[in-house]
Amino acid sequence: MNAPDAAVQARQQLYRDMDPHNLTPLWEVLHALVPPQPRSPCVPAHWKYDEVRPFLMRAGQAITADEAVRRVLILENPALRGQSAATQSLYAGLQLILPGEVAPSHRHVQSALRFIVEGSGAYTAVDGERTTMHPGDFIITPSWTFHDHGNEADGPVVWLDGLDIPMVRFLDAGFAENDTARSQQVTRAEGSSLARYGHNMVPVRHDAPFGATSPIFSYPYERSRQALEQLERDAPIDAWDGVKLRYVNPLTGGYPMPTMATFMQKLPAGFAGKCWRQTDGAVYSVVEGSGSVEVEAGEQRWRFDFGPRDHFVIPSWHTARLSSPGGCVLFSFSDRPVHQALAIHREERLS
Ligand code: GTQ
Repeated sequence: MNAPDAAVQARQQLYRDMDPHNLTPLWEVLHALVPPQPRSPCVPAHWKYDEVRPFLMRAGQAITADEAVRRVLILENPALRGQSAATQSLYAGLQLILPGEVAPSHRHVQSALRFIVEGSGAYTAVDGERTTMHPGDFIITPSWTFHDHGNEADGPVVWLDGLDIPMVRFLDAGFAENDTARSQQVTRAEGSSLARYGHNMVPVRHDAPFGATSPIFSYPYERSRQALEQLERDAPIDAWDGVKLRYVNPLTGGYPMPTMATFMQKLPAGFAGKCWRQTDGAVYSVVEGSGSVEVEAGEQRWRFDFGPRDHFVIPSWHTARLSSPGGCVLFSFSDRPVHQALAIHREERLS
């Protein structure tokens, strides 16, 4: 229904007159503000490791870890350039640490996860405990804990950093500070957090040392992979996910971090998955093998053929399906805990 010219003009005049008072009419924007379904401004994206790695190694020559504080190439969503974001709510980057280097100790409100992509023998230290990195390990830096990274091995080590930076920025809740020491003092033996909390047992008079974050800060790949392998052999394969497990905080059964969920899945050889969509946007890291992901939103379609150490993003409410002729293992993280805490999470499994 079109308003008569005079009415249209009166409205335009009204908008102009109220504009200096910082007022604007809802009815002109309502459809966009409260859309019938999510329309994420971010797009599916794929970073091939073969293309990223040379830039990482050049960064290794261009700046030291100490100078950079964190030598990271940010995986920026092509539709969100300049925002340091992989999705509207998640940050992702690839961090490089060379032999002998230290990334100095600091802490911040933002939670971080590390997923080891290449190399072994670097460490991250949290709360006086170091953990040695191996490809496929999932390591947590809880909110507001001092952490430093170092490499005492003889080759470069690269890991995926996943942080809730955009969420904390949205909430204007970011605090950070440097430690007084470059590397924190080691006060506990390596593996003690896993021994305390990682064997389906917990200390009798335990507390939650990191609040809402898991007290285990390294989830070794060896164990995750073993579980997936056994399930691939002995249990039904899910038509959408293959064999997929989520990481847990053993004290709560919930996600390991309050803002980010993490998952690992194995697609058996010959897997051709069904389509799904979910409101949580997700970042994937390919651990082993290769495959493809097809993504669809409205009229647009994407297809990424991925291999080991590649990364890709599936944004909110984009329809996706995974396939893998030869089989593969995928790690992923998303903002699902926030959706669920707000009781707005939706997922649809399509046929
Ligand atoms: O390792 O502390 O990729 O503070 C971005 C911000 C890594 C870190 C990032 C950070 C870190």
